[in-house]
Amino acid sequence: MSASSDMPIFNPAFETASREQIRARQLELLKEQIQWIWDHSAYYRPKLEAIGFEPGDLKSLDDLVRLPFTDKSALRDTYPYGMFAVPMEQVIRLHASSGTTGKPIVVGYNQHDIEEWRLCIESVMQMAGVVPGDRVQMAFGYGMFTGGFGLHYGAEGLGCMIIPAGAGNTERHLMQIADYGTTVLVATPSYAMHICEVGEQQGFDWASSTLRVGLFGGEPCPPALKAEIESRMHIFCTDNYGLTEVMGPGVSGECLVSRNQQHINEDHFFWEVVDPQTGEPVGEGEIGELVLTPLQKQAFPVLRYRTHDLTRVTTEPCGCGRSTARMDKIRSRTDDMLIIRGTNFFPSQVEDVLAQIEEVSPIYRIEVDNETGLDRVTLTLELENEVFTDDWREIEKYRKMIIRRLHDVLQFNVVLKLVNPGQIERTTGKAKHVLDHRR
Ligand code: DLL
Repeated sequence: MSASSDMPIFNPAFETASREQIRARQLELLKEQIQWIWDHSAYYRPKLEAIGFEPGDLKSLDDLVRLPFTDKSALRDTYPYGMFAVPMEQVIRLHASSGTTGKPIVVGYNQHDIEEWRLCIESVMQMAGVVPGDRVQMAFGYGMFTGGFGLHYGAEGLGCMIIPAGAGNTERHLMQIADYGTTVLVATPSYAMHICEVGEQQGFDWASSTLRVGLFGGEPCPPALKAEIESRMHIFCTDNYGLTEVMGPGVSGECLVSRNQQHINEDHFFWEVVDPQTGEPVGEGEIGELVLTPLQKQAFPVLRYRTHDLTRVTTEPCGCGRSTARMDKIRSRTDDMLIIRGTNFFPSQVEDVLAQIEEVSPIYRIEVDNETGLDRVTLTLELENEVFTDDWREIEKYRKMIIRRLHDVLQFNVVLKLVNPGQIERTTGKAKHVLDHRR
């Protein structure tokens, strides 16, 4: 598929409008959303009253900064239904996100929200080059996770044939791709990589398969992993972002032109990028924490949601024809940061080093412990098939080279384990790259 600008655009009247028109429409929507919240949200109304803010006070998009942020703790404290803004009889779907500790957070959708979600998914699918008639195989789980059902209805809405396979059962996925003529695979990038590897082991001929597009999301998709999947599966992959608290998938999607950036569905989400420490806005193009305010939610509206995801946003027009803002692919979260002997580091720094080293695959596992009294980082990597050897001298040579390259960036030495291809455990959903065993 060529990265051309002649692919259909889902909502051209909005997605190709001028920045002024986009902001004007966002202001209209934001006013309506604040009014909705004022009239319906028992959670937010007292908070707005407490700061003396009334819906009529929102005169420009900049006035939004007067309103408080919302963090995950608010969703935990009000578990399960305390932030719902419609009568429970009108809620037709629940989803939840497990998080790492404590109770899950629960979100709800009414008929309007489900419809709005479908539109958002249709839009990101079109960005990825998915067209009516495509055969879309779902490898996200159907369950409380928003990935499966969210993308499912968008694919149907677009006029695709959905193959609701779900997560897991990799051999069946391969059989379905071959027998049903699948053209689009929807998965986490780590699970897509696993499907690719299992296929290769079984002699699956990716080059002549019908598969054309990998629509990925739910976890970071480092450029090196994406490039590897694209060349081995002979497909074109796009990265898609979203989170349960504001909807699920459908917040932003990658088009065929600006690789590694994603167009935000700005008619559904107002974005801000703030300094994670101070909460103050950063300048356009600077990295900070993404803050999202859904513009058209009814059952579960949230104001200024702190995503903890780090990115930067540009409003420069894109070669695909869209003028909606583009966010850089999310590589890390504010809470991903590890402190090792007083030094901060993000797993994405390791990914960046690995991307420069041809001999290792982009799949990795970081384990941190302090059994010896000092923080210790053990990094497990797989050598690529082509360089794998039984000659320990060769392996030692790679080990030293990789430790040195990592030290240059991280400023500390890691314990490096080089293992056979396929040794690091694969998952069918979101990969867990970091295990912190410190107490
Ligand atoms: O992962 C929603 C989703 C499903 C998006 C399928 C795309 C495709 P949660 O389970 O609530 O929702 O997790 C949200 O996952 O705050 C990010 O940290 C991370 N995340 C999601 N998509 C991406 C991505 C779904 N494309 C959290 N790149 C978010 C990097 C992502 N991180």
